[in-house]
Amino acid sequence: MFARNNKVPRSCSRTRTVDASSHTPFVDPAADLPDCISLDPLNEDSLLANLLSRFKRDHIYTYIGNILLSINPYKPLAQYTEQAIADYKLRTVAISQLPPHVFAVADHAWRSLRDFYSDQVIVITGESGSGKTEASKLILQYLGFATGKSNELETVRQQLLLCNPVLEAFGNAKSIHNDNSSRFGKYIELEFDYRGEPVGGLITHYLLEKSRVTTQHHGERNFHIFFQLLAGADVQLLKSLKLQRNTDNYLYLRNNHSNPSVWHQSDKEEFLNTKKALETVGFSAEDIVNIFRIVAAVLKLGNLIFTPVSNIDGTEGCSINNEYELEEVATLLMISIDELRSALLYRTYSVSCSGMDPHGMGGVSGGNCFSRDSTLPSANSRTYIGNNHQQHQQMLLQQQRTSLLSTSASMVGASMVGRDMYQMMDGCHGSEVGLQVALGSRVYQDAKDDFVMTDLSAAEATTGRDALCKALYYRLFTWIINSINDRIKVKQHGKRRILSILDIYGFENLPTNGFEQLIINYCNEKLQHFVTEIIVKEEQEVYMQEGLEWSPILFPDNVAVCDLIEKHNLGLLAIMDEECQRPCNGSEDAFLNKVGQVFQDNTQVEVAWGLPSKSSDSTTVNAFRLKHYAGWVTYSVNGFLEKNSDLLVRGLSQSMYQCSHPIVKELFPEGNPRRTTLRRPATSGTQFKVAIIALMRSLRSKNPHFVRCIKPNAFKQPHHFDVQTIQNQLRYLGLLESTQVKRNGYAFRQPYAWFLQRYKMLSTVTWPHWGGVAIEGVARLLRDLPISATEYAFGRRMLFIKNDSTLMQLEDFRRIRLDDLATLIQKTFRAWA
Ligand code: AD9
Ligand code: MG
Repeated sequence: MFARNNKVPRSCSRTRTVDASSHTPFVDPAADLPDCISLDPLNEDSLLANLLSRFKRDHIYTYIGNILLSINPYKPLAQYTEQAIADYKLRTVAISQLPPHVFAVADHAWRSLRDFYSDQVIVITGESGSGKTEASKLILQYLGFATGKSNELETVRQQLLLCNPVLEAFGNAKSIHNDNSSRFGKYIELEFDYRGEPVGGLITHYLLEKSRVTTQHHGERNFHIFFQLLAGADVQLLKSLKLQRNTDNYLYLRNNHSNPSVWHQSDKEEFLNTKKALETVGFSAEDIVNIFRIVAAVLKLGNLIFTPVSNIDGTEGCSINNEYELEEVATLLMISIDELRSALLYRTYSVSCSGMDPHGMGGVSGGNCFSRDSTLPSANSRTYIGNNHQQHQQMLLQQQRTSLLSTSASMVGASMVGRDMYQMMDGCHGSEVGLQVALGSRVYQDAKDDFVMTDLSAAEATTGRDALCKALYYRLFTWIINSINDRIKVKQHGKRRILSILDIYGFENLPTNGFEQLIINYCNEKLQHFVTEIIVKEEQEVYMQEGLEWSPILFPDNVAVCDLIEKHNLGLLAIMDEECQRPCNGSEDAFLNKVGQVFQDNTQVEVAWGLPSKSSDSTTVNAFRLKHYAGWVTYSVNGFLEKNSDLLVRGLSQSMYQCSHPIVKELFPEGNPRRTTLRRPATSGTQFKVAIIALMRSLRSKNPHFVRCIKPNAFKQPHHFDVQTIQNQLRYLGLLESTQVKRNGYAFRQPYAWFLQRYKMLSTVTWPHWGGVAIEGVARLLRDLPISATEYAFGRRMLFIKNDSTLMQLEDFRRIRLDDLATLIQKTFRAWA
């Protein structure tokens, strides 16, 4: 950004064609330019050659104008010291002599905020494992060290710096692509006062990949915190959490394909860091134990084994094999074991069809109380009917001691009318209820505050258990972030400006991709669109509108894929929602059929039925393929609708609400039986889309800085510059086009009046006041400054400046001049006195 070398030495301008098939093509070692816009000739080969040449020297950062390219070195580098921070902050040498660095981007953003008093955003993009999170941490580190050190702000600074270890412990995990992969999107907004001092912040997170709590891909791990806790907690803490150290004791951690022992040592250390970070961010000792109790409860719930039970009447139910685990979970969550057991083994359905589903999944559609319950009672499950909570409890006891079961089961078989069933059941007021139950056809009608209860099969109970664990973990994660936000929010009054850092999960193409990958890749499409719009499209439009000489540069546009996913009514997300709203949650085949119909003429989507599954040769999956900006990705639709619906049966929410555990109760407000005005929650896909649209709005409202991260190889290896891997990224990121635009374009532009007002003190002609037309004043002013005429251009309404370094130079001149003026005024006052 700052380190420009516009004069290309003859020897450096020669480049050789890079052999894309080779891992280490021959490259002229002299071709090591800190800014690619100086390459001559400029083409894909010279771009690649320059990056390779720099990479070999551990120069992982390279500019493309004011964009920073960063290639993951996959090894620790000695360029992040406090001294390095001081170099960029204090600038004892000219900034143009400092090498490209992520600290320079942080510094530039921060100075722009302070000097121009405008909001800034640093957008970090790149595929999974390319180094985004590391870059975001370095930026935070820079801002933490480089900004002032007043005591009053020390706590805020420490809190802002230490949010990251907490977020990573709970939101990151080992994936195929990255041993520390972010499984959520993170948007940190740091607030600064007029002096450029940090005064607080806000973290927004985007859809955590909660399915990881219960299942992980081949070779991946669950979230770090589970391993950290087992490895790092002392014996006493483990005992109080009813945990054992060995990860093999926990089903959710027993992904046979990963090797937990490799991680054991760092997990142990990381646990101490996480705990320390939690304390520094402001969590009390009690909060921290309560958080760990939930983490432990998730692990232990995951161990519950449900065994099928055939009832005398031929219906299917289940029981819990390892009641001791249940008992310990109940202790951890502070709930009665009976309450928890019944929530896990039985499903309670509301029969209040007045637009609500208080006992179901949190909402209804089209008058069907149970439309969002993917595990409706099967026709062969036992059914109990009652009205109100006490009766529910009463019946639970009843179940345990009587053979009522067989009676009700035979009623189910005969599709008996509800009134008759009620009258046969102890303590129920069947006469008051106009209830019809035709279980065979699963139709439930009109009653008030009443419920139907059924046994769950072992498979259904397992699904419920997993759903509960995912909900517990996800809501805990959200709770932690909300609590951090409460602690870091700005407490002072006054005008403030924001510097945001966006670090989102990178583009993924796994052997098997599902709903989560669609969401992650959709987000990356939107970001890619944002970046190319700003860097390439809008930039060129402005030059043309302003009448500057410009030959248009074509660039790859991905708006069609964004549309395809998010389009109102007819996008993939809308089709998914439509299917989720159908009775019994629709079907994935119907979803895929509709995708095939809607996009039959679209060359960027393909539907595939019966593809061989990656996990086993004998099974098949139904899938669709999407042509993303980064290539084709095949998504198996298996589990799409359930993940999109993302509903937890009300019985489980209610039981969680009954917990005395101070955090858990808070996490499940919908479980409050007195809460009647429940609305159907938006689906995960729709919530994500709304959040991403808001994010894009926020990005657009700020002055952007870009860090584009590149992954050098797919093996997480240092010293390995895989030409094909990098070439592919250069292409789909449109980096050659970006370089062409930056090479011919301008880093900065402002209307003439703005420019004159800001820098008028730099010339005696314009200071203290310029009486003529602004454009003429600017021309006079620039003539008086030691700035080359090739560094700026005059547009219709605006002045364009070629390089950021020139702008920084202007700012430095201005600061020196203002200091001189202040000294002069002081002297004058003193002389008067
Ligand atoms: V993902 O989309 O969250 O899956 P990221 O965030 O792009 O991905 P991350 O920053 O986590 O990737 O980097 C992956 C790993 O590469 C890190 O854990 C480090 O081991 C390594 N890395 C990345 N950047 C650097 C660096 N500047 N110096 C040294 C680095 N190692
Ligand atoms: Mg990351």
